Amino acid sequence: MPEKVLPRDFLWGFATASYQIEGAPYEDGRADSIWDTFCRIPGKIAGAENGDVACDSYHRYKEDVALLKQCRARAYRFSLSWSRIIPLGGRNDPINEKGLQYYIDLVDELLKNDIVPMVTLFHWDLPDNLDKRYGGLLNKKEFVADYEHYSRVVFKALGDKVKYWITFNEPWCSSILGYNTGLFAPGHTSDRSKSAVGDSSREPWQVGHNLLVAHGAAVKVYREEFKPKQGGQIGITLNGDWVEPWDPEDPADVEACERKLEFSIAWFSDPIYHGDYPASMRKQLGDRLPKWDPEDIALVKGSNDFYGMNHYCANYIKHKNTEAEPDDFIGNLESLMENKKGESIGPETQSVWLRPNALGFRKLLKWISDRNGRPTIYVTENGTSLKGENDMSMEEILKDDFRAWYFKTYIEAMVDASSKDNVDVRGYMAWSLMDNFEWAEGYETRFGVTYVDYTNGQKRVPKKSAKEIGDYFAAVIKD
Ligand code: PNW
Repeated sequence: MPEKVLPRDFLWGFATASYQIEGAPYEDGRADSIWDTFCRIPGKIAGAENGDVACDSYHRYKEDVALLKQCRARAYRFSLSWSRIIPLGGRNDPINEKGLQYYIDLVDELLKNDIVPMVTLFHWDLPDNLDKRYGGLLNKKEFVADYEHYSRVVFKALGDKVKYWITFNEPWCSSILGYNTGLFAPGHTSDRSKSAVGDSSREPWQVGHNLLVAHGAAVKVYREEFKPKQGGQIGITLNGDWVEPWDPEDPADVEACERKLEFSIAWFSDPIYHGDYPASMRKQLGDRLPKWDPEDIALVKGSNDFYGMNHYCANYIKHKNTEAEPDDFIGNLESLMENKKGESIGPETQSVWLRPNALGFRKLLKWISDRNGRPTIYVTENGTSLKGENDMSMEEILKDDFRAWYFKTYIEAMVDASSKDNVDVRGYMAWSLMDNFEWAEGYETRFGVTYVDYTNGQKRVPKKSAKEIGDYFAAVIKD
């Protein structure tokens, strides 16, 4: 481990998301989100699973906080279920006090244990009624107004106690997986064998645009109505993987790497930090990429108090010599696990898209920092699944050396970015506090530092990695 170089108040802990852990979908007045309805469509989720019980955190939040305490966590990032708080979702719909109370209780329990809450307003679980009422994320005017209202309700109820706010988790996933590939709710895609509705060539770009405007609108509400009194910070969380050229000798592959980062990350960060979409996207997508209205971009530009960064892995990038397909969303290139020499970017995990490469984390931190004028960065997710974990014996599962190794090397890479590359990183949330509902992969894929026994009352048992993360941070944070 490197020396003690991270600031004393470095905020580290663990992350989760509402639909992945809470369960209790019909309790105390909650209504469906698009994930509840998506899970009911046959074939969408591995094992036909859903979040009906998940980790049962709606009833076991005190156990979750005890677990955080046991892991020595300083912070906990969790998300709110909008349809628990405003079941029908809209600005003229009733507020569900019982749903709100759950989050007040959770925050109080965290504060009682000296754990800093970091709250995500939206981690993909849109109230289903808004999708049915007006097309959900596709409808800019209605969605932005309803999200703004929802955010105000939340700031008002929790803002005295919560100082870190994240407007949206991974808008890339909502846009691309929700409206291009259709792998995530609401499952829109041009592929008519998968969905009756959708236009993969246009909808994702409109949805991404609408999410950015909604983010900007909520930030304005926070800064004008709450921040002066409450003094917290607000930002958006963007996902993104690192890229290496398939053939480092080929300038076209090197260029394609930059384009991949622009299509997946700068799509959202450029409007926020620079006031427009990347030129490479405009060039390929033409009028399918929305133009910025002056009043919308005024909301979006400069709207981050901090940059929330989710990061998992890296890929090799190979350019293509053909014209881009209309449905292409990565910049007309191939994203591969092996380079020209046949070397793998990293070891396999349970997730087909995830192969660890810790140096890529350091490089991406620097890329984000350099491109955006050295923003304050909070790493809001980082973690790994483990190949075949679900089929291992209990003893093997609890000895998750691979996950512990992942965290150690990734934390070291972050420390290097901070101490050697002048990156301003102030926090790190490991994904995830516990095994949970891994979206389309159901419960087969585990990301937790804590084992959850789904057949035994959702019993939680910390794995080796849960204990070791605290040691890694103790070694690198100044006394
Ligand atoms: C993140 N991909 O999602 C989410 O924020 C978490 O809710 C999720 O559990 C975690 O990563 C692990 O998957 C992603 O296909 C899901 O590239 C899929 C991808 C990226 C991020």
